[in-house]
Amino acid sequence: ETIKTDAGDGQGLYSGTVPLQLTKSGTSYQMKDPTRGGTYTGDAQNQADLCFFGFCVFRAPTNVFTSTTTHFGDGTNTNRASAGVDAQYGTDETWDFYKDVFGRTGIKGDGKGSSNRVHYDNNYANAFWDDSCFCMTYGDGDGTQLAPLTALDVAAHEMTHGVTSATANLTYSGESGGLNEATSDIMAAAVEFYANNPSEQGNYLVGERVVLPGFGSPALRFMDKPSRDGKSPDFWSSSLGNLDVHYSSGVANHFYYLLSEGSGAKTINGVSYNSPTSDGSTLSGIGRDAATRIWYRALTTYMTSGTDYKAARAATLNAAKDLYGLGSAQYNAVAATWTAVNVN
Ligand code: ASN
Ligand code: ZN
Repeated sequence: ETIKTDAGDGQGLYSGTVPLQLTKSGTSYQMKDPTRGGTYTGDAQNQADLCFFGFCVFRAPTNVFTSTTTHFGDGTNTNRASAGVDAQYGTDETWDFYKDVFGRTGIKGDGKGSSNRVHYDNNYANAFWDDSCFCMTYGDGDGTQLAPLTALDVAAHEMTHGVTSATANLTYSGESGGLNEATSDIMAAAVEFYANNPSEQGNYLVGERVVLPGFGSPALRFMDKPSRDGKSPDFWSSSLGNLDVHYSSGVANHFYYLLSEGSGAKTINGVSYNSPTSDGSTLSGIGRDAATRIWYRALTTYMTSGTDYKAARAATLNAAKDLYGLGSAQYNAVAATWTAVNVN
């Protein structure tokens, strides 16, 4: 990435020292990026949304981070801007990924940036995207199971919910809900590798930076073998759609891992994986780039709100046909990989 000479930088909790494009306002600088659709990040100041009977008024952040210098954050949570740096950086990398890899400018593809609010509520151990404010929200975690939620893969996961909503609009329950969740995990992994940040190395784990010892597991989810989380099945069965969407996503995450990297044992960026197949087949993988392109084209061209796993198989086969040709190695690998996770 080119760092503009008039730009600033920040030090996040997870991202290290990263470049930031800023907006000058009088004598100070705002954490607002004119080169990425006006993407900005603000402090929620530990306030929560107002909710009545399950209906919430989502508010875009109004307290944009401001500094008298071009520097933001110091890598610790004492400085409230550090979490903001992570969120802004995560949104930047996700923006760049969608633009560079797919030619998609912004979540809706209309060039418009989104916003982030960090330090939401107290002990809030989650992060979420909301279409109505076109914004992402990050809690600081509960301090025992989860740390602040501003890691790069979490940011890319949440932003991808916005992309899914603007495209296939997969219904967030049953099998389509699992595919919605998997789309966010898949693109989160792809963004992490794309960003190539030494402080946040690419891997096929989800949320590995935000789990604390009290969580009792090294990540929230594991794409090589989803059952490592103790909840997600590795292979499709007819009861998959009864599970929470964060567990029914596992089969599609597993498909993406196998399609990218192949089956069996492998170490990437120092992380070891061991990915099983349901039919005992051995897969060699077609590489992450091809797998990611196939998933994105399937999402944006063939999947609809009601797409289930069987239809996802058809959607990705159509996408592979468009991109690489019927009977290409990539097309055949898509078919064999779905079969290897029991989607026939
Ligand atoms: N962090 C959760 C997710 O993105 C919150 C949600 O929107 N369900 O899956
Ligand atoms: Zn999600």
